[in-house]
Amino acid sequence: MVVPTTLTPVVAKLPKDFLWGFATAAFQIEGSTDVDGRGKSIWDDFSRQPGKTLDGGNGDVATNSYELWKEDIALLKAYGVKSYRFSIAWARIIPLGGRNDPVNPKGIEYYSKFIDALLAAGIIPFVTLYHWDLPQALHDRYGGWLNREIVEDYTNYAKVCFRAFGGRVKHWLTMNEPWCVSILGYGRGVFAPGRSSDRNRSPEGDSSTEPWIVGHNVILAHAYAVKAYREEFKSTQRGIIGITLNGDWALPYDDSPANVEAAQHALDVAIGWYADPIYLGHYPEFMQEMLGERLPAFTTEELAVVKGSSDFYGMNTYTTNLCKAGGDDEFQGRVEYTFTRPDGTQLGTQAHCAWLQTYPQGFRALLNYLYKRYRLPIYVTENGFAVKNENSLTIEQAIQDHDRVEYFRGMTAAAVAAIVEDGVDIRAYFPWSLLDNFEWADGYDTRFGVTYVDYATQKRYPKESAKFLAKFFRENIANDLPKYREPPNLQSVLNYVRSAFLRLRGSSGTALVGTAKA
Ligand code: PNW
Repeated sequence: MVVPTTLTPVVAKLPKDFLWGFATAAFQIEGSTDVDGRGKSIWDDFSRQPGKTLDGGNGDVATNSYELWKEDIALLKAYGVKSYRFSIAWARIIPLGGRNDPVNPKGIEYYSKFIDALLAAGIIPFVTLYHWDLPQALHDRYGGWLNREIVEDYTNYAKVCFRAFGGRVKHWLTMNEPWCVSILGYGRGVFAPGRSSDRNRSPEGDSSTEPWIVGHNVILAHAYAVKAYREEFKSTQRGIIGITLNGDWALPYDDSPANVEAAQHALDVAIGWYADPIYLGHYPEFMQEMLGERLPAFTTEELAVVKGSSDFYGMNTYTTNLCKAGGDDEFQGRVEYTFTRPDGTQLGTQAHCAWLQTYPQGFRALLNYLYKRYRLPIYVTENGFAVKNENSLTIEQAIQDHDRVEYFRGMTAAAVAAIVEDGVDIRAYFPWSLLDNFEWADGYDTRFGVTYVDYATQKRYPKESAKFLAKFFRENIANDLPKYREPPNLQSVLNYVRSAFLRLRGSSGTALVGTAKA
């Protein structure tokens, strides 16, 4: 605990129990893919195939966190986090994946000691059950997510985890970013298992049907696992459970009605596809229109399980897109994305990946949109930035990650504004990622870490962004220390009254659709 030596005015803006920490995923950091009885995941062989990752990188070593887990925890402690979001590898727990396949005691033991060590360090485990590493055996057995069988196998796996870890884990995420699972894995074919209609990419697959079937099964698997948690574990374990969805704010390219409508269509497919059934009990109308018979339907019984199956809104977000009506890309709601405004200027600072620019105003607008539409507390479970060409810099240069610091400066300010001025109920913020790591199809070329990893030595070097975030949360989360508070000024009293009023009314009051000029 840092005790201020001088009496500087400090006004904590975030509540005492606000969770912050960093996020990672098993396949991106663990390595050690063939030890202690782990089964293969669909990413193992996929990432080894030539041409599937930018630099030919695979997950065999990654950041070697399976072995260096104590170092990772020491790093988290040094950063002063309250929580750590990590994922469990299904194929370490049940190597062949299925409900009649054996559980691997070594897998249970590994995560068990990891969770104990986190708790001993005063860090709350925030656990993702599925971050894209489907057991290969289930893909081979029946097509993985394409087959409804997966619902029972996933539910069984989740129950094994609740039983083994639920006494200590009180924060569960069922799935990470189902849009990416379906669209990138079975539509565009750029992520494992790499299925697509594009025969240059994949010998098998149907991009017009498979993503929607996969998405449907992911929703059902999530929902039945939550049902099992609530019926069999919740009363004794007393945790919370939900899903985390990716989704970026959509701004109309200009004021034309077609582009205003396009922005809503983009949100419908990126977010509403999953969020509407889970929180509101139906697929978005636009998706039903766009896909017709290709969009699977829920039975009445299933819908009763799906609706209300998340205790909170889990939000991963990185950027904002300017939306133009047109094109035939169903995965974006037949909307074209750009970062170039009508006047030729860029929306924000360009990241290393083409799909990412900095735009904090969009983060604030999206928080307002989600809170107003789904009316649940929001847990921001991912948000981050990859500095352009960071991989070609020296370590000394790379740790001076100015653009990432500016990204987080903007995003944290936007989150605080959403909480304090707009009355949005945000409970957590997990920057992506604790470490540079295996960035899926980008291999090791793209670095998202607040900690630099020298892959030749596996040494970790904190970047400026880690220091910025550690300081930001140290100063802005209320603690028990007596604080000198600034006397309230008129504006903050007015903001407080306004946000209390909006909270009561259950509305954010902020304009939901801005324009590119905003
Ligand atoms: C998320 N896109 O993935 C994942 O949850 C992380 O595992 C990943 O490392 C992180 O964001 C950074 O990419 C995404 O193309 C992958 O829009 C691709 C996209 C978005 C998120």
